[in-house]
Amino acid sequence: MAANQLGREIGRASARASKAARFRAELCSSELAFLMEAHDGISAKIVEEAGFKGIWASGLTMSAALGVRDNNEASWTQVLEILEFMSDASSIPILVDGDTGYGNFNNVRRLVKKLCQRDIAALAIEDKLFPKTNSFVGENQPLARIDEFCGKIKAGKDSQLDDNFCLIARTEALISGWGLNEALKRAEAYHAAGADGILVHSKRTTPDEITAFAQRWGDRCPLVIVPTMYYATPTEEFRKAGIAMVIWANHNLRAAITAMRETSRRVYEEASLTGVEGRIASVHEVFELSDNRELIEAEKRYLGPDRKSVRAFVLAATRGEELGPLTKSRPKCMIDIRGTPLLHRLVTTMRESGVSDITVVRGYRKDAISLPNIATIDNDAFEETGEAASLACAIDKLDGPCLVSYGDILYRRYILDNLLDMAGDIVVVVDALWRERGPSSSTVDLVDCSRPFTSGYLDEEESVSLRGIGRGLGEGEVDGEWIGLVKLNGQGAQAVRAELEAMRANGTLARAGLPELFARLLAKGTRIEVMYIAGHWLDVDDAFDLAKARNFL
Ligand code: SPV
Ligand code: MG
Repeated sequence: MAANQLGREIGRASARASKAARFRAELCSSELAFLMEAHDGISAKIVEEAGFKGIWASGLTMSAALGVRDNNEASWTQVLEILEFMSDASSIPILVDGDTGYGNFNNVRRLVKKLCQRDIAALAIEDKLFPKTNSFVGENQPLARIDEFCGKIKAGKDSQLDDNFCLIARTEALISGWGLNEALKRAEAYHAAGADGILVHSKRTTPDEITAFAQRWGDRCPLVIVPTMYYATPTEEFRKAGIAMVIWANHNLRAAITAMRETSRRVYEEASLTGVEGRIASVHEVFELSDNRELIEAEKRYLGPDRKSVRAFVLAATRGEELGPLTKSRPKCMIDIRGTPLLHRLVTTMRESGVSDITVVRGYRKDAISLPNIATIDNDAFEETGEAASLACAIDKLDGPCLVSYGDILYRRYILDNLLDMAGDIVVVVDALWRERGPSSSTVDLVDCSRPFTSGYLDEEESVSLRGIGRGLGEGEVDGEWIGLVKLNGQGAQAVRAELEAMRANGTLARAGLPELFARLLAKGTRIEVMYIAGHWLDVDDAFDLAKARNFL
């Protein structure tokens, strides 16, 4: 099958053809194809964005971007790393400038395998000696022996993991001054050795020797050129000469150099950014090129329920008299625990769990509560009221999924993560090891549950629910202690709001704590789920607790 026909066949293949198949289709197409240079992930994206159907991963520019010379100073695995980023960053095929193949036939074999594993479509190797020197540096660079170079081509072709992977053999015969006949002889041998295309390079400022080569070559196999030096040649001439593929070999890096120099110079001289802002890509463009949007979508898919929509209410209006002088000038939520206020630690745990919409209900010494990026609501009647009234101050925001937390507690993050994953309209966190907390354990937060915490409680199908809370539970009824943390979903929030309104209406709101609120909900038949934990939390009521809190961290 003639090369052009083969190209059309492949071109008709599915749009999801492999990168190698698409490269082959471009190489073999009857249309002149173009590759644009890229040297890293972002330039690869920019080439694709411009509309190119293929990328030239230039040895010169990848080296230069690393700050080294085009003399194999970067190792082949370092180049491979760059190629991996470029390949991941773009969906169009990449032709890699593989210099001389980084060694002998054996190195080429390994190179080709590694390129295929990274979804690289094609490799060009040139008939010079390792370590190579850029074609435009010096004169009469030595060439490889033809048979030795043919061995590399065969080894490369035998190692490809994708049938459509292309190996382009590049002859430097013209550049090195060996003349047209030598160039043709070499191209012929490389073609016979299995090369999928011939790259014939020239450093003249006119295309004469390239067009002469093309004329004598005919359509034996596709010809690839790099018109860096004969750039003024109209592209139409390449079409007329029957060239298959043109490589614009280094222009993105050169453009970047000019722009970076100008920007650096200006910012340095002006010691200001005003002269450059507006003339350079915006930070937003950087985010767009980095495809930040995709990550936002992925977060929605993989991070489970969107915790950004969960609001947290931290009840922090009380002073905490038991802490004496420590709470003279600040509420107890702001006391220092190893250099950081307790509330700060609590808020950090919430943020680490993805809950960022946090409202703190302040009261005593409210001005001492100053944390960045939190909302505050004030319960100015804090001296005469309890937690239910504090929560009622935020009643307008009690809407949709939310957490309500005492402001004087600390817990391990996994507790919050697990709670956020729990199903149920209202879920309270209950510590089954309440007895171990000792005498300071508050009796008002003790709970009676539908099942005690046993090692097998998770195996039971039915979830555990709350049966009773607060004073009045008999010793044998207590299954744990509510830690001061509850999660509500939309329905739960609605139930709590309605109950707070009812309490306000009948005058019981002011003095009530949250246990009374839960007790009233239970009395109405509202189901309250229990998430058992076994320690790993604490509250800070007195000096003894404070000492424990310092050890907790
Ligand atoms: C490259 O871009 O690295 C090339 C083309 O090999 S040239 O610099 O013209 O040799
Ligand atoms: Mg090169």
